[in-house]
Amino acid sequence: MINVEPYRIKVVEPLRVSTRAQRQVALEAAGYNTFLLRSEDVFIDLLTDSGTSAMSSDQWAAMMRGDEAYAGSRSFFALEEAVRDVYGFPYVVPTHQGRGAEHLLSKILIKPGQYTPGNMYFTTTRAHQELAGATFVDVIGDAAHDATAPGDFKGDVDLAKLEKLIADVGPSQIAYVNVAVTVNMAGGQPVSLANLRAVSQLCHRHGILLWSDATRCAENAYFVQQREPGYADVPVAEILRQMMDCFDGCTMSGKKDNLVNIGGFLAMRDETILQHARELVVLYEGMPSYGGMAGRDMEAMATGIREMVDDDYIGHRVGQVAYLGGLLLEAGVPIAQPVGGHGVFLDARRFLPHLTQDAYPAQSLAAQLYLDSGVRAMERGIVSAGRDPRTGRNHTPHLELVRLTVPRRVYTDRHLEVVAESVIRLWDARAGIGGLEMTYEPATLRFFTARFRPLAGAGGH
Ligand code: PLI
Repeated sequence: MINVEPYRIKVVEPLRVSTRAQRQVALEAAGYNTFLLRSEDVFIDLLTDSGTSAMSSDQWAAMMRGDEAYAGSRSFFALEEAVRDVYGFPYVVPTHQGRGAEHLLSKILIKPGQYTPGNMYFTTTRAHQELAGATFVDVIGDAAHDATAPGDFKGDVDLAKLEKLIADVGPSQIAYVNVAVTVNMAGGQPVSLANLRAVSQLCHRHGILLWSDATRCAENAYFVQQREPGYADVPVAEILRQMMDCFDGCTMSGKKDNLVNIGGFLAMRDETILQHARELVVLYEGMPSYGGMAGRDMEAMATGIREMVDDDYIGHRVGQVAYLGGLLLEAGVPIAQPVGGHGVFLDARRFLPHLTQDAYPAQSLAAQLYLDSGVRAMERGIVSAGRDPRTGRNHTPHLELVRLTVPRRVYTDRHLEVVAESVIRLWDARAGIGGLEMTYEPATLRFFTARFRPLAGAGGH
């Protein structure tokens, strides 16, 4: 059967198609950084799948039930119940979004000088770990760093790398192990349940806590159902529970799989960690019964948590991303493979082989895509990777990608066809695309606000 939307559209938001001349002005004003564009100057916005979902009629109805009490809100208990039912964690502390939970967790678990291994870095996660004095160590399998390598579960932790780190520094020097499901920076690659179980055994044998960045856990569970032997007939909801059973807790950005526009949480099994989190959340976010969220947002999230594990919903969502990937592959465009759960990632190294990484090929390609069609994408390469805080030198990730992120329940396949058309046009004209130089670099998370200009003599601008 074709991948038909398991919903119909009740509210629409008009889109404006701009001219190339208007986009040129907007791009220059934004310093060639798609994060700095105004949304009204964008036609199809694939910057992120974060906070950009369309809510369901049930979620909007739930918002009206929001209990805005300062303490003991009914909506908190609705959220707590949804987290217990779907994730299986008994305790939850709401935060304003995922990084709020990462902040609390880093403060609670990290002693300066410790290590925080993970299956590839994520920008905000690593920043909070480093701020708390930890050193991030990448223990993902090598294939994840190669956009052309095949593999059903390229997000898997390399157990030998993790074991070696434990042997080298000792278990007491590991604050906790963090496993993201799926792995955003690797292209939305999933982790197998077999790998999660093996990592869980290894960590717990050494008395090390295992935490999940569960931001895109439903997409991961869907890949397990589709690809891991033995799960084809198991509902996504059940697979998700089995995944979460491997962990001591999770951080969650509700803005992705939870289908809401704002919100996040920290969930756990341990009462001492809960107590510590409740002490800190009042300082940094708000009362433990709302964290950084309004009551109505907690209601919408509680409803979204139940919707995200609906097999029809998640099958269509991941299928739509695969559809865009298929259109590009058919045209020979180099993308990270296999296509992941939340977006299609253009491989800027193979797209623009005439540019060296210090000319910011992915940043430049994202800028050119906007200029061509008003489609907004995001750099996920050397700019996002930032600098090593100890040496001050640029991280130089092997992956130099442009992420075309598909918001949930927002765009039709026809929109994605327009995106593919534009990317293919650029692919045909790739020889004329030049590089960029950075003119402003903020101290942290530079990709959000850095500014660029075309390199002198560069073509394509
Ligand atoms: O944007 P937050 O603070 O709700 O969540 C931070 C965060 C944590 N982990 C992972 C895997 C993420 O993808 C993530 C946020 N991602 C964004 C904003 C994105 O555009 O991918």
